[in-house]
Amino acid sequence: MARESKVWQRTEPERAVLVKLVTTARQDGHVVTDEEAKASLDELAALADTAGAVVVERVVQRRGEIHPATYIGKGKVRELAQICAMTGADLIIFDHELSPAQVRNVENETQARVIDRTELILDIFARRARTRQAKLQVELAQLRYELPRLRHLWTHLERQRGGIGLRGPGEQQLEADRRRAQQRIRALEEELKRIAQRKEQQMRGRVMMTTIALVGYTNVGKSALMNALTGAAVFTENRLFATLDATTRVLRLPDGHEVLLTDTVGFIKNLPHHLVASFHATLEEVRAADLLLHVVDVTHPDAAQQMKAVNGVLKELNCHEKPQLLVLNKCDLLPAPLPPEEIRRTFGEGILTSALTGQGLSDLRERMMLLVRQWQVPVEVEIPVTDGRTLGEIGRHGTIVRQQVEGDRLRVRALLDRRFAPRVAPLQVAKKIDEK
Ligand SMILES: Nc1nc2c(ncn2[C@@H]2O[C@H](COP(=O)(O)OP(=O)(O)OP(=O)(O)O)[C@@H](O)[C@H]2O)c(=O)[nH]1
Ligand SMILES: [Mg+2]
Repeated sequence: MARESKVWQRTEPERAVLVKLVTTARQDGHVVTDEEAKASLDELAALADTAGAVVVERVVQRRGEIHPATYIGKGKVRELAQICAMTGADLIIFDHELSPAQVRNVENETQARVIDRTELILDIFARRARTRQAKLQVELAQLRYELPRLRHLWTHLERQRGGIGLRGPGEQQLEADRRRAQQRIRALEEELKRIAQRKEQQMRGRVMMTTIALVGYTNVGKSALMNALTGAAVFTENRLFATLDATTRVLRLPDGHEVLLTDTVGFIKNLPHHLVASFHATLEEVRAADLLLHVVDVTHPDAAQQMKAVNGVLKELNCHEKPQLLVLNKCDLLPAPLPPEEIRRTFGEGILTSALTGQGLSDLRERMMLLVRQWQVPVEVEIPVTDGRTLGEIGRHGTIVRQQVEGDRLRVRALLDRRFAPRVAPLQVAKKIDEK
């Protein structure tokens, strides 16, 4: 069972200070600009809001490099302590991944709880998980995040106590904690494997249909598009990570060919790799897809960066070479229509849509139809004229090109979903037709 979210346990919202360090001595030569730092903090603020915290202050420090003991400089930590005292903030959220020692040192100085971006995201996932699979995946990610940190916590205590012997109580406690965590990790992995196997069997059942997956940064409108295109009722919200599970629905293309559309978890930059690893089963839906609809929020100031982050995760999932269709969503919010050349310059070739007003959706359906056609197989079959059921199935799994009655037989030329075509092989009169 997933542990309770730490941020949400209280009835009063936590008051949070956000902290970002901009290091000026970067080896790769790229120094973070003020705009980039702001965009990153805006996203951290949205994450904090999603977790139920109220952001009372933002602190940015420019510094040559990370301070090993406190991440930000010592003087900045003292300033943080004053800000916390003045604003009544009880939570400090760093836009970075901190070591346990850094967390402890800043906590001691400020008397506020310190968490990092990864913990915040894990927390939101824990809160948002609805299905058993999602809950187990989040718990696994949390444990994998915590396990290497256990050692450091105890090592610190040992030192404080003046070096008790190697097999002292701290060391024994550490061993016990680690064993318990490792056992739980193994149990979770096994249970998740069982769930994945069950799902794979279900997926094999629908292997007769082409699958299209919605992918994209969190909050771009994937679920809203899913609902608008298929009439599904997936939960949408103007907060991050509204969706953690995969939902699949039938989508009817303009020529009647039915394909499957899958909506799943959104991505974020620097997605904690524990999460990617733990959400493998959910992301399997993306890996199994024939076509990806990469949804972008065109109105987001960081849209181009978000696209890059999504492509990064797709690469991690080994899906970067799958055919992609770019969907530029929320176009109803644009102050003025974007000239096509500007769109192409910023995003590449894409279709402007609005899940809210329905603008561009028929274009999108049309483009999906054309893309799906490239995987259709030409067949010519013969069925009894009375066999309306088979004719209907052929119509749903592709495009009927020509029908011809010959006595009590019906000859049907069709372009069929390559996954479905083998099903009608016994009815086939000619292996292939030449023209489409
Ligand atoms: N104005 C406008 N709002 C939209 C549009 N599409 C989605 N939204 C809103 O944007 C917010 C996020 O939409 P979702 O569909 O939940 O986004 P998502 O990509 O599924 O997000 P996650 O599940 O969190 O990854 C919601 O408040 C939607 O109502 C659109 O085309 N126009
Ligand atoms: Mg969603």
